[in-house]
Amino acid sequence: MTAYPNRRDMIVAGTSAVLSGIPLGALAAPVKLRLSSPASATDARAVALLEQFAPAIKEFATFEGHWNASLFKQGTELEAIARGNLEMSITSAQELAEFFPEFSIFSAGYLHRDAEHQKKVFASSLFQPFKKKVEDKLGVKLLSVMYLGRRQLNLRTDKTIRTPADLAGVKLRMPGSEAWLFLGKALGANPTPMAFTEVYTGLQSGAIDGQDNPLPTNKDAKFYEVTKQIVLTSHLVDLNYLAISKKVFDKFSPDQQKLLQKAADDACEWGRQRQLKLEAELEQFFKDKGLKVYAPDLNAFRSHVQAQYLNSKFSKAWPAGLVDQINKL
Ligand code: KDO
Repeated sequence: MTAYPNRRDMIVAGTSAVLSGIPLGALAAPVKLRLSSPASATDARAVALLEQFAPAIKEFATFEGHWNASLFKQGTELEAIARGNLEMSITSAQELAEFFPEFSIFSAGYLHRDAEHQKKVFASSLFQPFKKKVEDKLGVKLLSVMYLGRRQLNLRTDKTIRTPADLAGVKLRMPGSEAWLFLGKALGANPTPMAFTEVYTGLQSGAIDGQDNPLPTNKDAKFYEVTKQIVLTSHLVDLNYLAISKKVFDKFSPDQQKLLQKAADDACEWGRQRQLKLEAELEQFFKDKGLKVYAPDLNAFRSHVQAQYLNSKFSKAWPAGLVDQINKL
């Protein structure tokens, strides 16, 4: 595999090329890493990539963020990378579960305890076979885990929600993949598939009764402008995986690969701390905006959701004993 030239190599090659009369355009341009995501450019994960990841790799690669699903629709990025039409994405266990059902374990309600637990699971030996399968079968390398935050119910109605039974008939928007729709059903609601970029207008028009996202997303997407309450279910301590094409990654030199991996880990940690800080201060922000913000009967939600998963076809795809291993981390 030829390694990509870094800027220094290119300057040296450039001058010798000019001296020997080779047109400069013949030299390889710096590697462009296009990332497509439904996230906005002001979301903490995007800011982490733009302000931390991009500068750290600029010697040998150019990061190009395409936000608000402007390059590929939400949920189509992994296939685009597999086909060589995209280099990076912010993917999810739910999207990966479309290709590998066993990934749904990492998207199960009330499984991950917190951000640190997500890091432990991603770095643990139990996760390595999952990473390898995605590399071998899809040609996608999961670089690092990103903290998206604890998902909370966010409704345009003001009916008080205490238990899953109170969500009967509520049209709860979920992202379009099967694992997401199941989470909406497990919560007791009527799950309605809709792309992230359509949620604001869906809430505004009443096409949906509510959505579920972490507090930082709710603020960044301004969902609080078109909703009346936030129910602190914390039903999923949600994560994303920063993903890169394995083919593209393998062309970098070992040193460049180490730098890129470190840049990914550092950016994801920076984003994690920023999301955690936002989560701590946003409950008051939403109350000041006039929303009701309260905790429901958490035991009722936790036991109902966990029972739904354990009795579902999803848990049949989970390797035996893996839930216990994850809980022990
Ligand atoms: C969403 O569509 O609700 C979701 O939170 C799903 C996540 O996996 C991720 O795609 C996220 O949207 C986007 O990054 C926008 O924040």
